[in-house]
Amino acid sequence: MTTTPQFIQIYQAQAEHIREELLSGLRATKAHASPKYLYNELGSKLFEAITCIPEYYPTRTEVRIFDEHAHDMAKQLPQGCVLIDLGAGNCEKAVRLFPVFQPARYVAVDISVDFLKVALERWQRQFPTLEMTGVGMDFSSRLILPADLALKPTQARVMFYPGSSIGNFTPEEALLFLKQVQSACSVVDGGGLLIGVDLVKSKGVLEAAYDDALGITAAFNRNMLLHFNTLAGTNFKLEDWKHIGLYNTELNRIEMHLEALRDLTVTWEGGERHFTEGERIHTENSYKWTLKGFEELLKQAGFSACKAYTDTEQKFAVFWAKA
Ligand code: AVJ
Repeated sequence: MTTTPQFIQIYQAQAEHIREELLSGLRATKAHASPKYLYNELGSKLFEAITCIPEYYPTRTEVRIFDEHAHDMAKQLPQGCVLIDLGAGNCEKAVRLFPVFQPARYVAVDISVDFLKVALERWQRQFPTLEMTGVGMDFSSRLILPADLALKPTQARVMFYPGSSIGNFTPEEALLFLKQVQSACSVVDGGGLLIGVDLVKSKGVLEAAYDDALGITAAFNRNMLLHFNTLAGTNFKLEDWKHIGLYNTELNRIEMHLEALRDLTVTWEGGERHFTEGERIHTENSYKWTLKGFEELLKQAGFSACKAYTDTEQKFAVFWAKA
């Protein structure tokens, strides 16, 4: 018997809308683009490669935290929950936890649908009896669980948001997002959020993690230009742009930028943008939190109790927050 996962595709944005949003960011005086554009098919693969590079400590550290504390976490989680994986990617993190958490259902949500499909079909073969659903959706501006999911009133909802993707949000946006998560999880008693958070640390360690010696992060960032060319018909040339990854100590965030190596003009149907040498496109923020600061944020978002799990060096934390 072959089980196949169910798929739901939420078309939130029309191609024309995406193109407009993207181009308006490029036309802005301080050019910027949403980090979601890092994730075309190649981008998702490059991110997977980033998680393996020596300098990028978050994934490895988080895996260690889960390995060490999964059993304790499982005690906090409601029995027979639906595990909702936000930004599932290759689903590997959640899958590793299946034997310990024993969810009754797995819902994987990701913006990169094709990538998700391949991953989920593979995992379904390994876990033929676990009900799996893939959702192609961008939840970065609003988290709405599709009615098609038919979530059961008897299954407590555990939102799984590992990897410190919450860092892509400003503190204000993070609070709004967590409030939405809180209300979605509190529908059924016992629900909550399991979330990975990258912690404030030295500038040297942070900058190495976001500007690695192999140049994988640089490729990941610069690949966004190829994605622009596909999505919006721009004519970016990779050789004109270099990767910047720097830590902004005042704002506790890593910033990624693409910097023009010479004066140049990018054109597309109906428009163009001139960049002078050294001018940048801001492509990502990755905020770092303190344990106290994030606990405070969870409380503000309405979570009733939380427990933090960390590594010995306190590089990274996983919080269980009860809705
Ligand atoms: C997927 C948002 C958690 O911020 O560390 C990795 C993305 N950017 N290297 C991060 C990323 C550059 C990553 N998140």
